Amino acid sequence: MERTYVKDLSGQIGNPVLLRGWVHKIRDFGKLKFIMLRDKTGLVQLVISDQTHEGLRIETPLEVRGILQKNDKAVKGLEVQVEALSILAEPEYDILPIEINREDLNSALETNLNYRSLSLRNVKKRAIFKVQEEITECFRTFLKGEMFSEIHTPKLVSSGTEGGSEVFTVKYFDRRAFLAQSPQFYKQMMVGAGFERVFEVGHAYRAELHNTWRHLNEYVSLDVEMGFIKDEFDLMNLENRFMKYLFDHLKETCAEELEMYHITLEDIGEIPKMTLEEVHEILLDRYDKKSPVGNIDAEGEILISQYVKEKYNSDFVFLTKYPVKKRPVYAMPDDENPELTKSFDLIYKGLEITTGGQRIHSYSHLKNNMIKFGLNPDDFDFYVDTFKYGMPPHGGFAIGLERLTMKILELDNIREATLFPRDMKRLTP
Ligand code: AMO
Repeated sequence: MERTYVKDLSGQIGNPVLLRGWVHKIRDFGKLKFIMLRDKTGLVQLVISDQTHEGLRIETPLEVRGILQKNDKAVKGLEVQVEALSILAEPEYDILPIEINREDLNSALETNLNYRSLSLRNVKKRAIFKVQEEITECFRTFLKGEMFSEIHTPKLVSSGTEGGSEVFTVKYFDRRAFLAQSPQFYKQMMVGAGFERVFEVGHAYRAELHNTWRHLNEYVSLDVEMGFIKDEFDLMNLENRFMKYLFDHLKETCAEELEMYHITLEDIGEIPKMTLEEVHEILLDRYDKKSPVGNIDAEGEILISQYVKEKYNSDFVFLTKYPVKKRPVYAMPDDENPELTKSFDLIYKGLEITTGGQRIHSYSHLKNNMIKFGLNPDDFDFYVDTFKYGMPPHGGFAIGLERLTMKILELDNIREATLFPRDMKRLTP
């Protein structure tokens, strides 16, 4: 007999079924026991009417055979009259560290992270990762539909890519290597290698000394790079269409999960765009908020989102034209003002979730820019050489997967949207 998942039970009334899962709750009336069985798809009531299985404990993995019956009082109007039950493993805990069968798990974030294999048995906590899984699924299907190819680039690399000192050093035999801050150079090289349009879902590492609600030291980067573009607006257009595709899809596939978090996703139209200069002015005029040179800070991100929500009824806004000084060496300078770049950020519900832009594609321009940035092009010859052999105009962007998940579900901390977060203090589990 084949296993039935709880979600597929409804068509089987009167039939024998085989279920597997964990004991979620027990109500014991002596002769009669009601057990809620939980598998990855949901909960169903089991009825045991003999007096066996005394001392059955919560979270015991079970296999159950029985007959599916209607019961209007049970979850989804169904229950299983148990005919045979086997305990697949005896739990050996004294007390459960987390009351995971509470719908609104109220244990502290630290506890949930310490006992990850337990906290994620909670339906609402696991829902976060169902949404996350759909994001990566959509990223792949949408981009494949647009002629992009999936690539896998190395995470052990010989140099940083994003400027700054936020790189983890590792011992690589008798040399020094780094953990990749992003697949930046490699995704560009693959455009040059004739793939034209590429994407990657991969880990990125940042040795940031920030222990904040929105920073991780290891995160998943959804990277895109696209050749033969006209300008950075092609990229914003692509990301805008992806976000619309994603939200339309989530409304269908994750309706229950969104409901659990009381989220109504907006219908995405054209995402508003503003230059960084305009944003600085608005922040100053409206909110008396001064911004750091060439960027906005966390408070600025929240305030500008508030403004855009009021003015355009959008949770998203693209910020454009960041200055050369604040962008990495590969950023393409703006046609009209060479102090600025053809780069952008996407802010969603008060948080930067994407950086992107057009890249320099001329060999000599890139080499000279490296020298201007105080870098030695010879240290990056594997990358720079690609540009000798004819590199089309290109650009791309990267979305932080955990940040996007966190903001979609309006979670307070990025760690909640990370299976096993790595931050300054946490290296286990
Ligand atoms: P950037 O460094 O802005 O750009 O990173 C892109 C996106 O990745 C996410 N992100 C993070 N998420 C969690 N914790 C962190 N410490 C962290 N750092 C970054 C954010 C951010 O918007 N190579 C460029 C992208 C490109 O131009 O294609 C880059 O890596 O969501």
